[in-house]
Amino acid sequence: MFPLLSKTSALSLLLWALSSPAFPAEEMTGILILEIEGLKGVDGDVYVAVYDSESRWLGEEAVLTTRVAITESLDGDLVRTELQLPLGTYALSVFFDADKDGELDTNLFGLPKEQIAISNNAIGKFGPPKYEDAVFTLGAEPLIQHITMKEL
Ligand SMILES: [Ca+2]
Repeated sequence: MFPLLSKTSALSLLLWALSSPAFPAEEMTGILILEIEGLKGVDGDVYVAVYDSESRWLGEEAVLTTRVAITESLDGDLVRTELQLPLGTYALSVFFDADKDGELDTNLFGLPKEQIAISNNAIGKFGPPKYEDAVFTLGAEPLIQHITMKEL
């Protein structure tokens, strides 16, 4: 990793890196465990986007987006993944990228053609699910969100 450094200085660099907290003390992080069921297949990826405010909900400015390779995350019938986030309130959206093009495919009316889901399994009435229905609080204890994928 550090070809120009002696073993000793590489070690001290490593110790220094380990001693530096990734977040300031007041920004504790929590563990969010996603358990996703109801996927129509195991070939493809699951994309997760996490939002921290109603104004950014389902827009481009997610606080975290991640791709989960299904075959690497199977736990029985579930796809299981863990996210680390600063403590706070969040809502998230999930979609199943069945054709692995990295995008949620939509039809002529802009409706999803691939499976989607929202935290708390919130569903929309006459439009997208509301942030307030999807919001959850991540505290110091690990939190499980059990999500069932849906087709529109
Ligand atoms: Ca797709």
